Parts: sequence; structure tokens; C-alpha cells
Amino acid sequence: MQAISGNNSFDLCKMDSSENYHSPSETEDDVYLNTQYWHPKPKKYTDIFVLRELKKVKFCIPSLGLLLLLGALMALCAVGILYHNKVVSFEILHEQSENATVTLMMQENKAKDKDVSFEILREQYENATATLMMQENKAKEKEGMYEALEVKYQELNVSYNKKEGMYEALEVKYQELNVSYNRKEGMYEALEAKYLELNLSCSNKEGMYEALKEKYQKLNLSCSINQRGRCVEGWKTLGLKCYYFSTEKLNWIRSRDYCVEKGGHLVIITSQTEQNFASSQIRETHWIGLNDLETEGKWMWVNNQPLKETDVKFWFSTPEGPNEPDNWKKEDHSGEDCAALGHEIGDINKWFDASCRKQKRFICEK
Ligand SMILES: [Ca+2]
Ligand SMILES: [Ca+2]
Repeated sequence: MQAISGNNSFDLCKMDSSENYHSPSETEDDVYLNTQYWHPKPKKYTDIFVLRELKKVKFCIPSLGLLLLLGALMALCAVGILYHNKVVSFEILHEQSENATVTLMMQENKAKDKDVSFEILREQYENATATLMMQENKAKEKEGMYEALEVKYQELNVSYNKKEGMYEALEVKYQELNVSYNRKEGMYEALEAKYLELNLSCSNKEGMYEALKEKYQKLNLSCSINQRGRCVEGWKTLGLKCYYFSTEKLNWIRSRDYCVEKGGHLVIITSQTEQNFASSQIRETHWIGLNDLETEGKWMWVNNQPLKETDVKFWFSTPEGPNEPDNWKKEDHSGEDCAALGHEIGDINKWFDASCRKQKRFICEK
């Protein structure tokens, strides 16, 4: 091997040796074959040869260094170019990365915007759903009300038809009544005419009655004179009647009962003569048989005859008032419902209404 490597270095420097140089087309075997036939040359010749080889080596070393330097430079250039390409690629990649990041951020922002839009849409959808449900509930309520109203309408319609029937029946009755009324109106007019005739006749009769009454009183007076002494003791006579003037004082009710017990009643004054007679016999107020106990203002005699019927009355009155009966309530809150001839401090010729609870003398008649 050493021989071969020695031969190699030898061969490399044999480029300018025309003597031992073998062409590049020669193989190792050829070289080996050549070396098999190699025989050391004489020493002199060898030194020269070494010197020559040394010269060649001196020449080869710088060449090799230069070649190595060139190779290194080329390698550096290649590395520089590669580095430059890498840097450029890196910048492009960096730029692309930045662009991608920007795009990604834009996409992200868009996605966020879309999320916000989605949330707004979802909220709007929920609101719309709630509104729709409310509307639906309201529609259901309205539907219920409508059905109830429809039922009421049907009922009213039935009621209206019934009422219409009743109205028609009433209208028929009204027509009948109208006819009856017209007939009755004719009868009423005929009766009114008859009433006027009777009223006229009655007025005539009344005149006759007054004349007869006057004649009767005259005859009564005459009779009373003739029958003097007819009444029992303690009673005074006027015409055919007897009168008792009490000395004791009672309230109106007890006075009335007292007279009944004596077989008479409280005096009923129906003429001026009777009034004059009664007032002429007394010096103070006396109960008479007149009262409005049952109905205020409706004066009745004790025989249940209304005062209006006799139409003979002698109530106290003055032009400036107050007039009797006045139903005065200052002494008795129930008012004044019994009549007396004369007043405690007033005219004994006139009638006054007084509280029935008062104690007074009284006049009986029988
Ligand atoms: Ca009264
Ligand atoms: Ca009075």
C-alpha cells in the first residue's frame, strides 16, 4: 500500500514528466504492471530524480492551496447564496406569515362581528318569539270573549224575539183598551152632564135644606122651652138635647169616656145656636168632642162624622195669624190633636186645638 500511495503522490507530480508519465487512460493494473518491471536505478540518477520531484512538490503545494482556497471561496459563495436565498425565503415567509396573521385577525374579527350579529339576531328572535306568544295568548282571549259575546248575542236575540211577541200582544191590547177608553170617555161625558144636572138639583135641595134647618132650630128652641126641666139634675137643656158641664178636670180621652159612661158623648157642635149656648155656660176652656188623633189635619167628631161634612166650625183666627188649629209642638212634641172650646188665656167663644194630655173641664151631650 505504501508503495501504491508513494506511487500516487508520485503519479500526481508526474504531470510534467514526460519520461515516466503514463496517460490517464492507463489503469492501476497497468501501473502495477509497469511497477513490476520497475528496477531501482543507480543512486546518482535517483538523487537527480528526487531533486526534480522536490521541485515538482514545491510547485504543487501552492497550487493545491490555491485550489483549496478557491474551493473554500466557492463553498463560501455557495453558502452565502444559500444563506441569502434562505433569508429572502424567510422574509417572504415572514411577510406571508404576517399577511396570514392579518388575514387571520380579520377573519377572527369578522367571526366576532358575526358572533355579535348572531347574538343580536338570537335576541331579536327570542323577543319576536315572546311577542308572538303574547299575541297568540291575546288572540285566544279575544276568541274566548268573542264566543261568550256570541252566546250572549244569541240569548239577547231570543229575548228580543220574545219581547217583540209580547210587544205585539201589548199593542193589540192597547188598541182594545183605546177603543174601550173612547167608549168610556163617551160614557164619562154623559155622566158628567148628568152630574152637572144633579149638582144643580142638589144646590136647589141644599137651599131647601138650609131653610128647613133654620125652621127646625126655631122649632127645637120652641120645644126646649116647652120641655124645660126634662134633663136630669146636673144637665142643662137646649132644645131636645141635654148638656153636662163638668167641674172636674180630666184629659181628653178620660173626658170622652166619662161622657160615654153617663150615656152621652163629648159635645158635637153643629150650629151657631149650639156654639152660643155652650160658650155662654162656661168661664174657662172645656174639651169638646172633636179630634184629629187618627190622621193629622183630618178633624173628626166623636160620632165619626168628619168636620168637613157638618161644615160648621168656630176655630180661633186673626187676620195677622197664627190661626187655629196649629198643631203646636212646643209643650207636647206629639202636637195638638184634641179640640177645646176656649183657651187657658184666650177667647172662650172659639175653638183651639190642644195637647190631649192636658187636664180640662169638658162638656157632655145626650
Ligand atoms: Ca192636630
Ligand atoms: Ca192650638
